[in-house]
Amino acid sequence: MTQDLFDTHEDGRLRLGDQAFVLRGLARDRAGALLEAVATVARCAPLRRMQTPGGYTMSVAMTNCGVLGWTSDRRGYRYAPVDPLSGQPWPPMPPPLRRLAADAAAARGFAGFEPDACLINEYRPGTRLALHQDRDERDFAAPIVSVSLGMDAVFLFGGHARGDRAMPVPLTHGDVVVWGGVDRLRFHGVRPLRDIPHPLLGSRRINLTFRKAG
Ligand code: MD3
Ligand code: FE
Repeated sequence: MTQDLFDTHEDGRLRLGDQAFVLRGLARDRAGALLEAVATVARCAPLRRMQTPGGYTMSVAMTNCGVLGWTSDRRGYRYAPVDPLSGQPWPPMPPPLRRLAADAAAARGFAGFEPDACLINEYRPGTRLALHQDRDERDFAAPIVSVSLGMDAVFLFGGHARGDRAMPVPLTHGDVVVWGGVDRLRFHGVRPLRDIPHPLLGSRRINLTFRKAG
C-alpha cells in the first residue's frame, strides 16, 4: 500500500483505500446521546463474551440492536433475529444510532444506507480482535459504518488475503469509518488495547458496527 492512500484531507477525512474512509471526530459531539442509547440497549441485551466455533471465548464483549444481531457459538457465526441469552428479539436500533450511520454513509457516497444490524463491541485493556473478514452478511453492496467511542485503539487495515501486510490506523473517540465496494472484504482487526482511561468511558472502548446483514 502506498503512502498517497494515507493522505489526510484538509477537512479531516483520511483515505484508507479507494472506498474506505476515516471521518475524524464525526460522532464526537453526539457521543453522549450515542452512549446513552448503548446503555439502554445493554440493559435489555447485556454485553457478553461469545464462544467461537473453535471453542475459545472471544476477548471482546458484544451485544446487538436492530432487526438482526451477530452471534457466535460452537455451531458457528450467524445473524439471528433473537438474542440467545433472553430468547427475545434484539432491542430496536435507537434513532440517534440509525441517523449517525446514515449520515456517515451518505457523506462518503453511499446514499440511502439503512442498516438492519448494529453490533456493539466492548473492549477493555488487553482486548483484541484478530484479523478477519466480515462475510456473514447477505449483501456486500452495502457499506459498513463503524464508530469508535472511549479509549483509543489501533485498527489494522489489511488486504484481501490474510497474509497481506496490514496498515495500522489509530482510531480515537468520535472517529467514524466507512467502507464499501472494493474495500468491503478486506481483512481487518484491532491490536490489544492499551489502558489510557478516557474521560467519558474510563478504561473501556465501545465500537458500533452498522451493517446491512439480511
Ligand atoms: C475494514 N470491529 O466487529 S469495525 C467487527 O473496532 C470489527 O470493533 C472492529 O471488525 C472494532 O467485525 C472494527 C470495523 C470494520 C468492519 C468491516 C470492515 C472494518 C473493516 C470491512 C473491510 C475493511
Ligand atoms: Fe470486522
